[in-house]
Amino acid sequence: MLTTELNLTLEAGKGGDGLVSFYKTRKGPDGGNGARGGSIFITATQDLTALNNLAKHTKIKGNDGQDGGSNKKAGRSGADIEIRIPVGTLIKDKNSGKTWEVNSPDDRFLICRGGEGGRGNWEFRSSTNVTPKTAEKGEPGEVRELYFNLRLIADYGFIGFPNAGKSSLLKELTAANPKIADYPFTTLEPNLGVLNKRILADIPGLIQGASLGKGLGIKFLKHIEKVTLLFHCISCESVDLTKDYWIIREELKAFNPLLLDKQEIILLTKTDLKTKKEVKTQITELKKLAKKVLPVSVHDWDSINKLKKLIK
Ligand SMILES: Nc1nc2c(ncn2[C@@H]2O[C@H](COP(=O)(O)OP(=O)(O)OP(=O)(O)O)[C@@H](O)[C@H]2O)c(=O)[nH]1
Ligand SMILES: [Mg+2]
Repeated sequence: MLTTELNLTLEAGKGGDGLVSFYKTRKGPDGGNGARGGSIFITATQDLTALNNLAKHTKIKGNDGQDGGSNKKAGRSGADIEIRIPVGTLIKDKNSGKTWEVNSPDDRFLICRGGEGGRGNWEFRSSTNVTPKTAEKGEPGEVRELYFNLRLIADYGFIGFPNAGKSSLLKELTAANPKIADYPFTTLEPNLGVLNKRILADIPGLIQGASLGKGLGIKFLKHIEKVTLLFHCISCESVDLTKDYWIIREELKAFNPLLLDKQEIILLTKTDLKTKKEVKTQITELKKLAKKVLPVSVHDWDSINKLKKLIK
């Protein structure tokens, strides 16, 4: 299972305390400073399963800075921690509402700052106080209660009813090797493939009532929120193409009405199962629904090539 959502508390390391101490032989303070606590950074990774590893945790605590020692010895800083997050993840601070987005593989940002170390009493010496008995406590590390939400970043999304042939198309177009079978809901989580540096996402099948939780629901639609173009796959086996088209459009709308504004191409799939004449009639019907309609079949190399060209 691909983990795409989780809650996680991050707490950076506490700063070490400053020490109150005096030279044994000579008079005077020698308490050293506490060290800075380790910060927590977010770094991007292309590994989409990276959130899975985080899902076992509810809290990750940074490394504390060491307390100051005698003889003016400063503590050792807490080592910083890097947390690897898949590109496409939105992170939200549940208390402040602040958000961060991991958009590119080079992204790296500080999310929880380590606490500063406290000063030891040596730092407090002065002409008026040569035996200061004060030292500072280390500051606590920054704490954030966070919500992580991974939305795959793809250029094109393949959507439609179960069994429409979405995964088969992804397999034909790219090097991806998704599971394909003649029963609905074969695809349980999105598959990605690459064609000409463009990322194609095959989304699990939708059905009427998906927005009410039927089938696998519509939670996967978050993964197409960023695509520039939708390939709406409709099988030529459908007994009512127009009705089926609108069912899917309604489910998109229920998730996010903005999805309806995306550029759309209808792919009439599995055309090898119909006669040329039947396909022509179906295309005429679909052309009333979308500007562009393309008939395809994984058994018709020409049609796959046309689709490839269109994507390129
Ligand atoms: N004849 C024919 N069969 C196809 C074609 N494309 C896919 N199929 C078959 O249709 C069935 C469903 O294909 P999938 O690619 O798994 O369909 P899907 O849309 O990904 O289905 P879900 O993952 O359940 O949403 C499989 O048995 C495929 O072999 C096609 O162009 N022609
Ligand atoms: Mg599939």
